[in-house]
Amino acid sequence: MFDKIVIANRGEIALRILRACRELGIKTVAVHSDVDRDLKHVRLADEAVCIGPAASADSYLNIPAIISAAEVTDAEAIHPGYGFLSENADFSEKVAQSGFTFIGPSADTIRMMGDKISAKKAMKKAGIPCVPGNGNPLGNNPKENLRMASDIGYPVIIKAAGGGGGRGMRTVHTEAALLNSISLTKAEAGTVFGNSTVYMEKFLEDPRHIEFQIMADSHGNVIHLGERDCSMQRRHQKVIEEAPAPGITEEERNRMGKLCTDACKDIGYLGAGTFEFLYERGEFFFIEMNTRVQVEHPVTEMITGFDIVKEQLRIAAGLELSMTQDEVTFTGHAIECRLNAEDPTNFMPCPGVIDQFHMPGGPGIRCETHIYNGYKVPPYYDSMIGKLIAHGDDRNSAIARMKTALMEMVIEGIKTNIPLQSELMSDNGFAAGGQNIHYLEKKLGLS
Ligand code: MV4
Repeated sequence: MFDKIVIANRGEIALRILRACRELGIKTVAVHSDVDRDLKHVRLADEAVCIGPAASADSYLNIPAIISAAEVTDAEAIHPGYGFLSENADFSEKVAQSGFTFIGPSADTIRMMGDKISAKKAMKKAGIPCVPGNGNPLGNNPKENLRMASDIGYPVIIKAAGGGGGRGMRTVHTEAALLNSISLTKAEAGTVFGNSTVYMEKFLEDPRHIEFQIMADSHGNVIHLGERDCSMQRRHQKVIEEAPAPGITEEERNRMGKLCTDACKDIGYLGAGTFEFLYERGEFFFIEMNTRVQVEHPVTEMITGFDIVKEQLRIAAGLELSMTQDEVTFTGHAIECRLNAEDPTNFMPCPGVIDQFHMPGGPGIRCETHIYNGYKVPPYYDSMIGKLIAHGDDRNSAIARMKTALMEMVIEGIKTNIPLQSELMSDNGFAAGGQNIHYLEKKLGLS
């Protein structure tokens, strides 16, 4: 196991990584920006290095500064968390070239998954069902493009190869709009991603977002930890996640899980990974693969008892997976509510000082947050200040526990989305389960 690692992130995930390190006896180096000296994990870490000013571009995205911090503290590995440099292939490459271990997949794998065309190609080849559409870059022949769209059938969607997470895509409902939409998406993709390559898919109108968690070690072992439903989202920001996904049968879970683990073996995947699918009318269609630990990983941990972050560290250190697929079991149901420092009526970020914080508790409740009494939420980063996770024997008991925990939780001094989350826990549509990706935005539009 490693002796010491650098935690190249901030907030709740940095604290989560620090806790996993403590359990494994790994010393920690917190790297932080100027305004983040008072972060909880910075105070708890064995060492702390300031890597730059508040702006992410100069600190949490500053590759030389982070690698220098690893050098001066004599650390062996770097955990990137989520966001920031976690899916940056150049970072993975430079970390390795500098003689450190990147806690995640190789630069080649990250690069392959970062390009949505090569990701889809690799997954199709590995036997993963993909959204209809040949997945090739669109050429400049109008006739061919019109022909392709009519073969697929309208509506279609034009996506940028360099996009992902909802950026760089455009839906097309009619033949009349196709060619202009392709031109516009190409132009935007060129400016935003520096890559104007686009491709065409069938547009699925009311799918659910279901993703599978996998873990792969360096000895050729791969397991899946089942699926999560992340359909409750607003503007591509997930609001609530849960596991298992309502209505997904054991047969579907086993079949899709096996397809994902086989695909990981096929491409030589390493570490934690997530296969994102759109699920519509009983069918799964691959859209993207995430090569990092995800915000919503705790719901999977709660139903499997498996520690995903500890396992990431073990895998990076060259150890074998601590479980075989046969040893993975699923118990009960878990729901996660993301807690944001934002105005619940207009979703505007609300940074500021937290002058009262009381953490909820009780059976099945887990609170992942770095906030404390007197902590000042800075305005420079994502507004997520934590996550509340509730586990129960079944979905209804998880919802009941979440309602109580949200009522118990006190955060004063800043506005948060706790009122919205409370309302959603009592929403009839949410209670029914299995809503599609448009449900929340439609509900918010009405209420
Ligand atoms: C789609 C789609 C419908 N059809 N692709 C958005 C994020 C990116 N990961 C892919 N996205 C979508 N791709 C086809 N062929 C609808 C979405 C989509 C979406 C997907 C997952 C979660 C939320 C979403 C919200 C709007 C659109």
